[in-house]
Parts: sequence; C-alpha cells; structure tokens
Amino acid sequence: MITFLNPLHPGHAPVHEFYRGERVPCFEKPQRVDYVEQALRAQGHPMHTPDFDSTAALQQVHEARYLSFLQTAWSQWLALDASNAAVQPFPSVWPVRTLRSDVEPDNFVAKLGLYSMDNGTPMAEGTWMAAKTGADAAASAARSVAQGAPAAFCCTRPPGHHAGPDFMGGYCFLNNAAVAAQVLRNKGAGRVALLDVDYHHGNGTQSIFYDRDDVLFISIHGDPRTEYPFYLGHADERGAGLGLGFNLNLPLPAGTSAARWFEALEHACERVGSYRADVMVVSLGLDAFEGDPISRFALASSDFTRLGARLSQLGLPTVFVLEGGYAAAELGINAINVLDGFENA
Ligand code: Q9C
Ligand code: ZN
Repeated sequence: MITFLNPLHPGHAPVHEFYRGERVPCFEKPQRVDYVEQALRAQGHPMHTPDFDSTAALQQVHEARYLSFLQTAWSQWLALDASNAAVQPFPSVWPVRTLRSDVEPDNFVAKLGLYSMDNGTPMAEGTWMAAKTGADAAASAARSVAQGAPAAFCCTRPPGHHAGPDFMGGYCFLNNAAVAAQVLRNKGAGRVALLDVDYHHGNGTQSIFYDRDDVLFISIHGDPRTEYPFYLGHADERGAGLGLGFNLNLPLPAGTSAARWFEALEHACERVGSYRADVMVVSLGLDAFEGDPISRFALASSDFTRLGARLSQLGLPTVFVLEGGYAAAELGINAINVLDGFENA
C-alpha cells in the first residue's frame, strides 16, 4: 500500500508529561513511528515523502488564530526567556464555563491554556514542523486516493484526532484525519466516511464535522465516563443541524473483549454502507491492542488483520491515518497486519 511517511516527526520529541501529578517519560515518542517504518520497509512497502501542501485544508478544519498560535508558539516561548529552550511549556489555566475565549490574552501561558484541552500535550522546538509535515502526509495520502489509488497509509506522529477546530490535546496538534477527509471533499468526493478505531474517542474530529453531513464520523472507543477524553464521546451525540444523524459514537466499557469490539465494528460498517460513502478515512489508532500501556481493550495482533480484512469488504477507496498506540515495539506488526488484512482480503 502506498505509504506517506512524515520525515520530520523526530523533531517533535518532548521529554516528559504528567501522570498522577508526577513527571514521566512521554508515551507518544519518536520510536513509535520508527517501529512502524522498520516493519513497512522490511516488507518492501513503497515509502513516499509528503508531496501535497495541507495549508488550504488546514484552514478549512482549524481556526486561523489557532494555526498562527501553533506556528509561532515555540518562538513566543523563547521570547519569554532564552533559557526556556531547555524546558517544555505547559498550560496552567483554562477558559472554562463563564470565562471568555474570544479575547486572546497577551500572556503566553494563558494563550497556551486557551488553545489546549489538557496539560498532557507537551511541545518541543520541532513540534510545528513535525505536525505540519504530518498534515502534509495525510493530505498527500488523500490526494493519491482521490487520484485513483485503492488505498494509502499516512505514517505520522504526532497524532491528530483529539485536536479540534481551535485546540490541541491528547498528544495532538493538527487533525490529520480531518485534513485527509477535507482534501477528499475538495477533490470531488461527495460523501466521506471517517471511522475512528483509536481506543480514545476522536473528540477533535467529531467537533470539526459535527454540523456537517458531507463527512460521517463514527468512533469505537472506551466509554468517556471512565476513559480519556472524558467530556465527549457518548452515544447520544448524533450531530447537529445539517449534521444531525451523521455522528455515531459506539462507546464500550474499559475491559471489553475483542468479540464485543468486533460487534461494534459490524455496527459501524453497516452505517458506512447505509451512508453510501464514496470514500473512507480510517483514524488508525493501535491502542485497542491488549498490550497497550494506557488503554483497556483486548485486541490481539491477529485481530488487526481481521480489522483490515473487514474494512476492505466495504469496497471503498481508503486512507489510513496513524493515530495513537503506545506499545511501541508492537506497533510495527499491528500496523502491518491492518494493511495486509486490507490488501489480501
Ligand atoms: N498521562 C491518543 O491516543 N492521557 N491520545 C494519557 C497519561 C491522554 C491519547 C494519560 C491520552 C491521549 C492519540
Ligand atoms: Zn488513543
């Protein structure tokens, strides 16, 4: 399967995040994509450099002031104090209910809070370029499918599905899957189905498309009553306005078996079929894996082959976009299994 690899992902390498109030090494680390790249190369999968600029699609799925903040965030951080080069910025204050988010403060940490949903999304010097080139990789994969490729894989980090119209969160900055869906629409697809199989609800993607009927969003994920991102992903969120009926959440309890997970996948596939989608984007999180250190589903490596095979039965041109998955050493086999399952079915 044609694969677009983000060559600048190693530039996004923050050192630590917070876990139970303590600093711990980042789960979302460059080795994740290194393992996937090694597995793809070992199988002789063709590997391409991003060749399509995502700027136009980014401006359609994200707000302008958020994009300008992200692009300049590191230089703003350094402008506070040159010694900040050696430390990571974290937000410490947020405009929750009754506070104003329409006025962008001058204070950098206040801006960071305005544009963040959590304190779990650290930045580094190369974050903007890594995220932007990753969005280019997603746009490139979408273009190749729009031009007739049966499927394409965007191999990138940082992930994207928690990033909303004007905020980062959950290790995500730019919503790569939303960019892919938007590029497909811009290139003439009438109806795009976007299926998110990451363990965590794709809150950012849902919010971006919530009032639209041209992109059907479906997500299978850990129940937000107990699982991140907590504040979105319930079954009663069905879309709004024109988009009513074009958002489908299938939350499952932490600890759900693979058998029950595949029943939810069946439900998702039925909806993709009834939507009569022209093309599909898959937010391919691999953290539903039984060995994932921060997630609680139970898919075995062989189940990822079954996932790929089931998706191929939909008969749709498909763009796969890598999202989460933190059992780094197993990401290679699990990603390969999805792609091989899809291609060999
Ligand atoms: N401090 C994705 O899978 N919370 N994001 C982690 C450890 C955030 C996961 C808790 C999990 C976000 C793309
Ligand atoms: Zn996840």
